Amino acid sequence: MALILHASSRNKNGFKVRITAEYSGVKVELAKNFEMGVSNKTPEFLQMNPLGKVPVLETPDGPIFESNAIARYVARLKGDNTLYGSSLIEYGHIEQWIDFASMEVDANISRWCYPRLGWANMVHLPPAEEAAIAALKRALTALNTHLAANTYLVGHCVTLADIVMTCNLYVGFIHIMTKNFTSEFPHVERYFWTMVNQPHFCKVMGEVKQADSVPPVQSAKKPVPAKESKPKTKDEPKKEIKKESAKPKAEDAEEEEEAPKPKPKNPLDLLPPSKMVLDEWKRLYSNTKTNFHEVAIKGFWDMYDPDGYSLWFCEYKYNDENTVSFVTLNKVSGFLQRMDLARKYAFGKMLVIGSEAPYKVKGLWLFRGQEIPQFVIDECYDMELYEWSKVDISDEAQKERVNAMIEDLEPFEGESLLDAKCFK
Ligand SMILES: N[C@@H](CCC(=O)N[C@@H](CS)C(=O)NCC(=O)O)C(=O)O
Repeated sequence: MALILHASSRNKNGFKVRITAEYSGVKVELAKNFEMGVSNKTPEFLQMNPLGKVPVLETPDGPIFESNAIARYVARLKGDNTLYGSSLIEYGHIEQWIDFASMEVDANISRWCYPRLGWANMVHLPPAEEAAIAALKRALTALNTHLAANTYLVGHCVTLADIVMTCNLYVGFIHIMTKNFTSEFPHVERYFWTMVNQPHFCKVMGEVKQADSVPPVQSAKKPVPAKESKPKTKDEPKKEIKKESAKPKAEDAEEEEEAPKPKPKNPLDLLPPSKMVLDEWKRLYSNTKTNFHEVAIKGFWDMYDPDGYSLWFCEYKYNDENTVSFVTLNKVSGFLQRMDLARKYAFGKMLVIGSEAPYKVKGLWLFRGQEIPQFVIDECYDMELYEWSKVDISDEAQKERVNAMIEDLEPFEGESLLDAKCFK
């Protein structure tokens, strides 16, 4: 029988419990019709948690509150759960990082983020914000140093510490920690994106998108009394005025809809037309099943327009860290997912090379224009994890390397391929 979890579906503390359940093979279901600010204030709920906070887990032996405690309980439902490590010292380190994730990461993200978003009645005070950011940076610096030498927080697989840490970082990444902020901590970035792309995390969290700006300070919201709203005159724009709710804003409340802004034109659309039609190449690549070299590779060079497009080699800067095959493959898959924004302007091949760890990741990209598009550099954090060099097509050896990469030719530079992924 499933255990019932009281929380809304986007609550990061609820995520901890649900991801732990996924890893542990435990059935946890969200309470039906849960409404933040309403369901958690009923007398029945207050019996389970006198603070009226979520999440709360109902168990056959009574309720539990505090998300870390619930996650521990769920993990312990499975005997010998690797989420708890495999030795006493690992267990100690897992607890260490859970406390660190709560006291040093979550607490400081909350102190920075909540007042800005007007959550939990927290008031924005610039010196308090400055102190929170400084403390958060101190914590992330320590975390970054640890992750420079470790794929996971403890041992060689995901533990409860990774689940708690990732869920706590999640609030920061989606609301306030922009790329500009996190780029100071590249190992934390890599860790976070690797974690949220693990299947059990994805299943619960869905797609995760990093904040692209720090939210402006919002004053605590009050309901607008009906009599204060003026009747609309015929000259006023006929914009629906949304009534603000008097309910406390939940942490995971959906953002208010904004009027759609006109989409600025991508500068690549303003380049002189090219004789190369990218989709035609992608079709040729996908549809060539036999004689690949003679048909697709030859076709590529027949179509290639060096004025309208450029070719780039890339090589992962931290190949030494690619010690676990599926983590390396997930890293590359995550990169290709994040390149989605460039589908109209790019084609790519990414090779994961080697028959044993550490695996090398090398790639080939075709971009519209003569440079790597700026919006790709700005939006896709993976770009800076690779060394980029422009292909010199007058150099036959480089052209041959391009061909080998398009064709997944093995051995590649003397080694077998673990995988070859295509972005098209
Ligand atoms: N330390 C608690 C934090 C719980 C918490 O603050 N929950 C928030 C939502 S994330 C809440 O229920 N707020 C409602 C309230 O304060 O009334 C945990 O990890 O479970």
